[in-house]
Amino acid sequence: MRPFVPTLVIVLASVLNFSCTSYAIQGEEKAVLTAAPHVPPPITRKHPTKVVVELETVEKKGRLADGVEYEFWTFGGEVPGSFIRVREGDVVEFHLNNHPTSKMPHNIDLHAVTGPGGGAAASFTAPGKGSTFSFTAMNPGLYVYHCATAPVGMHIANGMYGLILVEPKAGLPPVDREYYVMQSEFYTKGNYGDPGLQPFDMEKAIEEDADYVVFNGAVGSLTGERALAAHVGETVRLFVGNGGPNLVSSFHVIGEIFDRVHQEGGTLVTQENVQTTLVPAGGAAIVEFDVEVPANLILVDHAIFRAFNKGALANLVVEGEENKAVYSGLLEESVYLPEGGGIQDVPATETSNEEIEDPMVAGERIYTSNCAACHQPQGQGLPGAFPPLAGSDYLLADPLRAVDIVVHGRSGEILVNGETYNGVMPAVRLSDAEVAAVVTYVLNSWGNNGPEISPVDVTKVRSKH
Ligand code: HEC
Ligand SMILES: [Cu+2]
Repeated sequence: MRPFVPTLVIVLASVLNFSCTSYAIQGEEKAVLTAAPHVPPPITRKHPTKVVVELETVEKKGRLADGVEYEFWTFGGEVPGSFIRVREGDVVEFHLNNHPTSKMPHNIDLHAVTGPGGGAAASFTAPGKGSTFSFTAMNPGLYVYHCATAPVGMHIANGMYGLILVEPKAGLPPVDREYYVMQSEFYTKGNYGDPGLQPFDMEKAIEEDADYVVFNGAVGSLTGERALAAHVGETVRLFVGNGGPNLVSSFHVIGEIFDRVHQEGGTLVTQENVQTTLVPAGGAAIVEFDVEVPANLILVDHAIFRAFNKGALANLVVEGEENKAVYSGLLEESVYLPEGGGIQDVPATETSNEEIEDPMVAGERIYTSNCAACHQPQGQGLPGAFPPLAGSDYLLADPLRAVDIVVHGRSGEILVNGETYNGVMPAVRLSDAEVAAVVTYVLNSWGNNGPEISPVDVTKVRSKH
C-alpha cells in the first residue's frame, strides 16, 4: 500500500497539470527579437502560446566612442542584447546558440525564469554549440537577462545583458512610442576617450571605477541622427534597463516628468509625477510620459559626471507645435554678473576626443557648443557683457592673442570696437587641434578674414605660460 499513495498523487498532479496546460497553451510562434532602441510590437493574443526564442551569442569588435573600439561579447550581435517580448503564461522554448567564432562559452540567466540560475544551469554553451531549455513565463514584468558564465562580472562588463518583457495577461495600455534604453558601464585599460582598441580592465571593474557609463552600448548611440523621436501630443513609454555590472542608475530625462513609473520593472504603476527613478544594476523600470512641447529632451544618469564626462547621455527629439502656455521660451534677456573676477574653467564637451577633419566644419561645431552661449551664434556678442567676435578689431589685430584667451581665459578691461568690456572669459578646455579649429573658424566667419591657426601655433601659445 505504501508506495501507492505517492504514485497516485504524482499521477493526479500530472493529469491536472496536463489538462490545465493543454487547455491554456494554444499554437506556437517564433519570437520577434529587436535591437535597441526598438521594441517588438505589443502582444495582441488573448491566450498563452509556445514561443520559440532563438538567441545567438557573438563576440565582435565595435565602436564604444568616436575613435575607441571594444571587443564586445553580445546577445544577438548588439549591446544591449535583443529585446524579447512574451506574454504571461507563455511557454518559452529558449535556444541559445554560441557562434563558432566565439572564444568563450556563454550561458543565459533570465530574471524572468523561475528555475536554477534563471536558465544558466541549462544553457552553458561552448563555441559552435547550442542549448535548449524551456520555461513558463509565470510572472509578468520587465526583466534583465545576462550571461552568468564565470567570471560573471567580466561577461557582463563586456556587454552580455538585455531585457525581456513578460506582458501581463491584460497587456499594457497602448502608447504611441515604445523604446528600449539600457544603461551599463565599461572598464577599459585607457581612460575615457583614449583612442584605439581598448581591452577590459579587471582591476578597475573590481574598484567600480568606470571609464564609460553609456546608454545602449556606446557613447552617442542615441544622439544626433540616432536620437529617439516623438511628436507633440504623443505618449512615450521607455523600457529602461541597467546591465551594470556595478552602478545604480539615477535615471532622469531633462525637460520632462515621468507621468507614471513602474518602479523596478514591476507590473504596478507605483509612482506618478516622478523626476528621477532609480534603476538598480540587474534591474529595470518602465517610465511613461506625454510630450507636450517641442524639445530636445536629454536622457541622463543624474549622477551627472557620468552624463557629461562618461557618456551617459541620450536625446529624445520632440517635434511639433509650440505651446507657449506650457513653456514660454526665453521672454527677456538681461545681464547679471555679480561675482566678477576669478577665472573659471569650462569643462570640455564631447567634441574633445573627436578627430578634427576640416577645421572650419569642426570649428563651427566647437564654437556652437563652447562659445555661442556667450558670444552668440553669429558672433555678435551681447552689449555690455560679451564682446563681439564678428568684426572685432581686437580679435583681428592679433590672432594669436585670441588663441591665448581661449587657452588661458581672460578677465579685466578690454576695448573692442570702441566699447569697453569688463568681464570674465573662462579658459576653455579643448585640445590644441580643437582650439586651432575654433579660432580659425572665428577668424574666418561672419565677414571676418583672418589667418588659419595650426595646432602647432596653439601648442606654442600654451607653453608660454
Ligand atoms: C562664459 C562666457 C564666454 C565663453 C563661453 C567664451 N567667451 Fe570669449 N569672452 C568672454 C568675455 C566676457 C570676454 C571679455 C573678457 C574681458 O573682459 O577681459 C571674452 C573675450 C573673448 C575674445 C577677445 C575679445 C574679442 O571680442 O575679440 C575672444 C577672441 C574670445 N573671447 C573668443 C572666445 C572663443 C573662441 C570661445 C569659445 C572657444 C569663447 N570666447 C568662449 C566670454 C566668453
Ligand atoms: Cu558570456
